[in-house]
Amino acid sequence: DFVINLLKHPTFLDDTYTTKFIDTTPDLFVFKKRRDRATKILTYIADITVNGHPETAGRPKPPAEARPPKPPKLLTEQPGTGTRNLLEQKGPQAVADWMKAQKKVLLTDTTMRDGHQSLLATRMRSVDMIRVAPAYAANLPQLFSVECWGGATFDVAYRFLQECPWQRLRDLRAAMPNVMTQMLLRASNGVGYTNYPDNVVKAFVKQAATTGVDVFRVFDSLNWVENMRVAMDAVIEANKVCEGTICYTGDILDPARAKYDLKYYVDRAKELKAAGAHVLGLKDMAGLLKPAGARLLVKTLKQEVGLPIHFHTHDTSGAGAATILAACDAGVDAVDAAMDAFSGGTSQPCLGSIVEALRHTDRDTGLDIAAIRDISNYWEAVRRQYLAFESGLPAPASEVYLHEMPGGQFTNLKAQARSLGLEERWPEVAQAYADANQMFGDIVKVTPSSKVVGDMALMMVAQGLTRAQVEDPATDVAFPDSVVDMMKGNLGHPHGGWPAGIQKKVLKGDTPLTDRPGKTLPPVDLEETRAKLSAELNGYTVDDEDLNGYLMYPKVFLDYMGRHRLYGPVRALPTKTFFYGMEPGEEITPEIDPGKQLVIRLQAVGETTEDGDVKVFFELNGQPRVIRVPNRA
Ligand code: BTN
Ligand code: 3PY
Ligand code: ZN
Repeated sequence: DFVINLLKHPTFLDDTYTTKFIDTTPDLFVFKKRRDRATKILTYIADITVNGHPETAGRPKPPAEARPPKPPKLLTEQPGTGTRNLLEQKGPQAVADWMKAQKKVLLTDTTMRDGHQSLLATRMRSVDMIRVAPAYAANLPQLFSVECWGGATFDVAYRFLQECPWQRLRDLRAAMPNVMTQMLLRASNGVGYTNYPDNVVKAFVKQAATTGVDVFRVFDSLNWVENMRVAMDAVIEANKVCEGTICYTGDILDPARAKYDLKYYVDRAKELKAAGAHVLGLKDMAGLLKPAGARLLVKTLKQEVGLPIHFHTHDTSGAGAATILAACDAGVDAVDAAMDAFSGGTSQPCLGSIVEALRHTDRDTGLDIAAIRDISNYWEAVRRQYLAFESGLPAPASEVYLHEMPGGQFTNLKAQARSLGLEERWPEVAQAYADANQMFGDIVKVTPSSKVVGDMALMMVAQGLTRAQVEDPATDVAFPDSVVDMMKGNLGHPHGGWPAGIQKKVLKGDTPLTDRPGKTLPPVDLEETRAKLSAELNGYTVDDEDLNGYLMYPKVFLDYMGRHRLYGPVRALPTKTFFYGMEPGEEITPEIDPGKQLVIRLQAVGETTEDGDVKVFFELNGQPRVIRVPNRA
């Protein structure tokens, strides 16, 4: 037997908008004995079985009779030729040329990234993706790309799912050799919430390309192209598809929102083209672009810029499909959609319905609707397992045109409001969000700038402050740290600059940065960092993926490594086991390495002993094993 000394931290509310649950995970462990991986996994299962998973406590539980997800049959042994083959053989410019030459609308499936990021607080685990990936390769090789990496998925994998995001990417890449993978990259903010030194951004892009990303959708949270060059150059250097992206906000049809008019977007698009973008991304993260606006914007960008256009939207308003179809009429080259079971609401519009809407028109996608249904049936069963994380918008919400919150932030901010006791006052939060946006000069709101506006809005409602009071030099306001950081210029600069009054008040006399943050951030000594990290991890060999993970999220990475030492490769567990443990008599067969399967059977859970431990009785590959875990309930 071994003793685990768990040093409990006080619970804390996570500070990123992508997370909404209280993390009660202890991050300090003391070992008496090194244990093999099977014992570690049994310890995890025993602990969850006895104590429950901190993230699913008090949340709805999937019904016992919920069908287990079963991936669809492969329609062919040998996956057909897809976009990845073209990229490998002819390079990214050939991909862009090919896009423009297509009559059909090309589709990106976002289920494995934005779909679950927007509907399930980013909690989808790798196994659920990897199991269906061969079906994408075999049955839907005509997809433009599968968005499956980046955005919030990177840190959530380490932080909440206890798995390595790089391994997810490697496995997906291997399972879908013919279809391009796609990631969302926040330019100089990497997959984090603030600017990183240039050499960290470059190293990250290089590693992502090496491990398996083909299409990089690069955006800046203030649409400041100057701040996107380092990331874009690194993508181009890696010979991958650089999708230079403008984020859409406001309403191009509304003369009262003239800051973001047609010319604004055309200018940004031309800057992105000049910066070397192969494809122009049009990212409507809140789902604000209306059908008539899409018709005008897409047509004009096609004419004036000449790059192929890839359109992304969210269905928060319920009118997302109408906008996509209008964009298709106007000649958009590629669009994003989520598989039916992961579509709608704050996620993307429904992929199968868009395919059907375009069928027998000159923009027919050519995708196999039966194959889509089969894959969506799999996703439906997967989604049920994550019932605890449903953050559901029960109906379409035209309120999105008021607050302009990105799809991924909407439900999260709602949960944050709930935890502050403000849920009943949600309409005030929505209004405060709109007010905070205007106070900051009407900015683009997307990670990380959207988080800053959200922090400000919650503070205003919690403290009963109006915009006028916040702006009044005579009223004392303790601004959130994220607001101070943004006003200092650490996220870069918005079109038209920051309003002088609010910036002055927030900075209290501090001088803001006027240049690109990356210009003054000193480069990180990568090899020195690797050596220090290795020493901190008792000589563990830190590979390039680990190093890049650590550079993005030092503490999150170290906590992950600490738990990994204790619990082993829990990524291999079925999702039900990961979140709820096992029932007596249940058997699972997790594959902890390719070809290395464990047969785990839970026999019984004992009584709690006087010292507060519980003995959990297993059979591991037919041999009895007893694991003691503390009863912390
Ligand atoms: C996570 O951080 O959510 C994933 C790791 C799980 C932590 C385990 S769950 C059982 C045990 N009880 C806790 O409070 N933490 C560990
Ligand atoms: C992200 O940055 O994670 C986003 O999804 C922004 O829309
Ligand atoms: Zn999105």
